[in-house]
Amino acid sequence: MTMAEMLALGMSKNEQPIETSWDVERVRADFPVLRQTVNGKPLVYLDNAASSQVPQVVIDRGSRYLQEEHSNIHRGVHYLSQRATSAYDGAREKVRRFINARESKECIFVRGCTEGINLVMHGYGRKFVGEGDEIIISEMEHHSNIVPWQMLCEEKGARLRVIPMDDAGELLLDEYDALLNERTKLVAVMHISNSLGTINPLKEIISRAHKMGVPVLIDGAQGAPHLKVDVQDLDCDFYIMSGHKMFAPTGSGVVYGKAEWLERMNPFMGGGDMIRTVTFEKTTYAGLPNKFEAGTPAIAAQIGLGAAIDYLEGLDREEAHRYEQELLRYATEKLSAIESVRLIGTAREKASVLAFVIEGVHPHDVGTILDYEGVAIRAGHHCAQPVMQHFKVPATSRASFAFYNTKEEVDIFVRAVEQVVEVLG
Ligand code: C6P
Repeated sequence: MTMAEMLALGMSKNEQPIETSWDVERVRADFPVLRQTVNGKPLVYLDNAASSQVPQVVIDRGSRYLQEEHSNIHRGVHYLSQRATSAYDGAREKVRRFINARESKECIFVRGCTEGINLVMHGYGRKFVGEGDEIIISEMEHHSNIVPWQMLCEEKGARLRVIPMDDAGELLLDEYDALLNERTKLVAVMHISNSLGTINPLKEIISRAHKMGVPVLIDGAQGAPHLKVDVQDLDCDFYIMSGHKMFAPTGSGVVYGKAEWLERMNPFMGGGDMIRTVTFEKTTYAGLPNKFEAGTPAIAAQIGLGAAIDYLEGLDREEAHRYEQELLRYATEKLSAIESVRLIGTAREKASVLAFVIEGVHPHDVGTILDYEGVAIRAGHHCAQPVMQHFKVPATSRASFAFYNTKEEVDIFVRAVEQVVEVLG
């Protein structure tokens, strides 16, 4: 059946099995953490939107640094420091290649997305946003892309404007157009929603802002692990990533920023390694990227991020994405067949996040009962309370899939949800 015929029959493309040649068993073998039992059951790890797992090659690279290279960077003339420096700066070049930034100095290492967005808030916001100015975010943002901008608005007397979404979890772009105006100083939106799975139409959002001369920040916490990111093609001004959602250790992350912005921004933190000269009268700052990397960074973690990028680049990422889409389709079909389950987030373009509520059952109870079965999901507001307010729920249960999950795992997950419905529903 062709896509046109399917659509004519009223079937959305998400309802059709997606053929893929992905060898999931080969990929699973790369992730040692998956080979364990929890409560006597094989671990079914479906909390990838919170933190994804780390392949053996990344673990090995981290241990090699600790065993053979551990040392501070950019400071020592000695052998170990030079090796550590070259591994750390090498990881930056891998990030550049991965997101197709023009220059590696446009990739600033941070501990994760939260720190990255705060860096832009302090560096860009406190310099370029003034009284009466406006910042546009969206209704589906994670708290880390709400609270920093709220703090800035309070400090500066600026105003936070919010692009609303509909009940499927899609942004209302006409409303966005109406919000953009000559007072807008920044648009800050997420690539993929961690609570709904929605993939936002970034190119559209960015080009509309640029027509008004407004820079755009993308919270890429959930985007970078699932989709190929080309910052030049997107033409975003900032793209922020968390390594622990990209198969790398916690404490790694990146702020991509266009050099023209980063050069003009204030440093985020003051201290060692971010200066050119210091006297008691005045400090002059180092060039990019050091200007934004005060103090000793998370060297082992960022080297691990470099290794995770090598790992990802060794996979067929398009096929991985198709496979994840098929897992999502399969899980959506199975879960929505259970009466009393309500899916939260039904956008046309979704990544592998499946949030739901069960009538009369608190999501925390769902999470706890699934844990007895060895199934790890997340229950709560997912640091997106405005999303919960929109859907009038206190919390949701959320399964989030990675390319190492299997349909058998989806079956175990769905069976466990059926048990919850039988016992508590
Ligand atoms: N979301 C989740 O379970 P940090 O914690 O700084 O690495 O990332 C923050 C963050 C920012 N934006 C989005 C879209 C995110 O999903 C997250 C982290 C986790 O959904 C923890 S709340």
